[in-house]
Amino acid sequence: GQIVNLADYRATDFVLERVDLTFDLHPTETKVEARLIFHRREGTDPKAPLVLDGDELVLSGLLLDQVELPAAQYDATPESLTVRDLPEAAPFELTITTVINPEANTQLMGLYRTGGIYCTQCEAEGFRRITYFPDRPDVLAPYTVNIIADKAANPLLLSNGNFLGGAGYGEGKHFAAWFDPHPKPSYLFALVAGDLGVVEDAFTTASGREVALKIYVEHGKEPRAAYAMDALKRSMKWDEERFGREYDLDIFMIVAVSDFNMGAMENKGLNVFNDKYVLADPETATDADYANIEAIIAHEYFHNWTGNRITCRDWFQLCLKEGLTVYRDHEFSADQRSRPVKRIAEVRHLKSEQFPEDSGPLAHPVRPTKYREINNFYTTTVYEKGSEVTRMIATLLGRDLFKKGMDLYFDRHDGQAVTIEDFVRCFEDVSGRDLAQFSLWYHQAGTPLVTASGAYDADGKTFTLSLEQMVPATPGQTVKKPMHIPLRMGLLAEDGSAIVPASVTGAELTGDVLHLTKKAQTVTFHGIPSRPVLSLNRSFSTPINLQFSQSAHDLALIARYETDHFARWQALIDLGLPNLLQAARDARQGLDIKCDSAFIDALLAAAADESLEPAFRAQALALPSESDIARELGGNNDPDAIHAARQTIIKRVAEAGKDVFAALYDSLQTPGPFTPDAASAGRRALRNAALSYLSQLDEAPARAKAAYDAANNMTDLSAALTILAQRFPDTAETAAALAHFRDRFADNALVIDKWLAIQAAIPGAGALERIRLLMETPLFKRTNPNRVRSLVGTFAFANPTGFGRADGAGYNFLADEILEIDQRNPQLAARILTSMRSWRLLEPVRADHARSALMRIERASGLSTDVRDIVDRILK
Ligand code: B3K
Ligand code: ZN
Repeated sequence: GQIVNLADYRATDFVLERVDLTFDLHPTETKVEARLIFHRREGTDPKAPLVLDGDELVLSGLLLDQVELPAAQYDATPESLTVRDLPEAAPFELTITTVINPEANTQLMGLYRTGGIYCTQCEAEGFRRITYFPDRPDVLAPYTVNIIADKAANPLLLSNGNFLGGAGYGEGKHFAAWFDPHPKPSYLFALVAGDLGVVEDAFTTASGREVALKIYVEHGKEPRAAYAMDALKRSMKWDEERFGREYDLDIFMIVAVSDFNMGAMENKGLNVFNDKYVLADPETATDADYANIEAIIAHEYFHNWTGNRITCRDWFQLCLKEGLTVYRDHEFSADQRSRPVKRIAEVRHLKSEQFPEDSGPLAHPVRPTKYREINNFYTTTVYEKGSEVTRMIATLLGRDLFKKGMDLYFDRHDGQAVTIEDFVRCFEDVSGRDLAQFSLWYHQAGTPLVTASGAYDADGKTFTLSLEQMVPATPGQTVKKPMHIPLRMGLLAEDGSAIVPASVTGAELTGDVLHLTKKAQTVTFHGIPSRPVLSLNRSFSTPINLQFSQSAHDLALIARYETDHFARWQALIDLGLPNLLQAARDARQGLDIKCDSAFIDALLAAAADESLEPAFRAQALALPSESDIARELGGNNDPDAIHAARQTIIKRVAEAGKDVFAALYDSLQTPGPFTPDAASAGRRALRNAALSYLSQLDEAPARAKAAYDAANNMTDLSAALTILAQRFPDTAETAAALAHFRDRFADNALVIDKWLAIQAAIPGAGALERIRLLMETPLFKRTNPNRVRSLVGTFAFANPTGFGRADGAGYNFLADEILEIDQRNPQLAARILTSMRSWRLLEPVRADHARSALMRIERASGLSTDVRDIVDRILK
């Protein structure tokens, strides 16, 4: 539990040349022999001992150049191995033997068992649970891996790199050897052994290399891996075309496992995936599942260059691989699907997940400078804000220079472990731009607030825009400097056409990018013939909060005419949000709720506009969530008032739009077999949005029930079930549908996750009892992270009224669960606990209950470092 500081970084005293691992697999006693060749780094202390990391390890053998080491020459504890009196200059070989217990590994870090197979997870610090090792990302070496195992139980023996060979090994055992020629850090090591089915394909790279592609899944599930395979091939092609990156081994493997702490892991040549992000067919997967699979398959594949070939010097640089790779997968999905719709989804996600993090107790810079538990820094700030920062570099440089900068990065740093500074320098070098101020995006936490106001001078034909920026204080950072904020913008005339200024003073404008670099700036646009409507932060070019009061007229005009469809969506949100906020305040006071017609008119016009993509229209119809409203309200929040307010406005929209929705619902039936493409998915999304509004007006569940009965794919089925559960929770129809769904999919855990999540999200004080009952069903397994996330995670993250019920029972329940989960799986416990990060925004009674629950966690004995770190920061 020590704090690690970026400023303390120094290279290791010893250079690791080669790694040779032999695993003799056994469910409870796996023997690991690690042969490590080191030499002392030139210029370091010739007497310095070698200190290796461990975690819950027991040493059972130690040789130096094949000779047993006397006990006086080393110290072994579960956390470290220190070896003294090592050669001053010559290379030497250490042979370390440890015995580990995969079956007992419930943390799912290191080597563990899932569904009868052996599998590993090493990022960030899991390799030290396998053997003593310099377990840090700047120690790179080629690995040879030998695996010995019982042949009948483990016909499959996999590791990184290329397959060298295999043979029998006596007594019903066999062995396989793998060699990975690309030097890698230990966090990219992987081993999988067991009995799995496989889907095989092949890819020929641009330069003609034949790559075997294999996706391993549980026997019988092979057909459900077809979409993942297709996504993989498209990813490989896209990375060649867009970034000039080819794959570099003879084989690329993906293994799907059912117990996994996160989405997936980019181990070199052997990605391990949460099966949720591999398996899909129309009967069991929603359109959102398909989109996630495509994105995550791409993300992990793209890591091969951004993360694996070029890796991080230390974990402070995590965004070097994660922010960049998220940016790459976002671009991939934008190219495969609809760019504006993809952007809207990204921004929705950023605002609902990252903005609260950035404005609360867990706020930290994209490139942090200290951590207590690195697992707690795989955050939406590092990932999603990190991606936004990369996107801004591309915006500042333009597409061609950005590509040049990336080429230089790949060229200059291939095979190295580098820093954010190294990355940024590549873009400075190709562009000649000074990115020092821009780099504050990596170093200053908090979402900048930009305030804008405009004035038109008809006589002078000028439009003056006053901009001001403020970066809020965040933990450990009270004083902030002005940032370089690239705002894409447009000026629209009353008829919607673009106004191009004759000249601009007071700020740099390149293309449609306006550069805000000072605390306050006054920008004048000259030669403006008529009052312009300003569209600011097009495509969300910069991740800020924007305070800019625009009239309903101007917003409606943007919503109707902007060429940037993201900006159209944003304008609709900006029209709706003040209504939602006022409604929440009024509901709190017991006042009548109002909603202005400009918003509803614009929304319905977009919904009915055949020239817009259905997916866009569905996004427009999805109002900001209750948590979004809570965040915008900014404090003293009452979840019940917010819920009531939002429901009332939804009903108003439904009433005003019932003809529009009825027409959409009837006309958007997709005949023929299900296809997961973006256009079909968009039609389903719009149709289900229409159904959702129509159901608001229904007195009885007949229509939703009919939709449930008619559904022939999981998207429609789960949408109908969600509507039944949310709108008609206590009816016989809903109970029957839930039971039917459960019985139909009882043998498919991933679909049962949906069944759990749909029920966990039902609002109201009764939610907790429902959760408790569901935890008793045999379909819920406490030991499986996906089940826990679906039930406990959905309740805590996505059910503000149920979780936040006024008597504090929800928070207390969560405290109990966190303490329980923490015994087994600290990473999972810490992640779910972050659902409490916004507790200070609650009204005083609830905030008090939340604080007591948090303090009960804090006072508990035997907390993991993971949970202790989060609870301490949340309470601070
Ligand atoms: N790099 C992994 C995440 C590892 C999380 C470790 N706690 C997956 C990814 O970002 O692609
Ligand atoms: Zn990643």
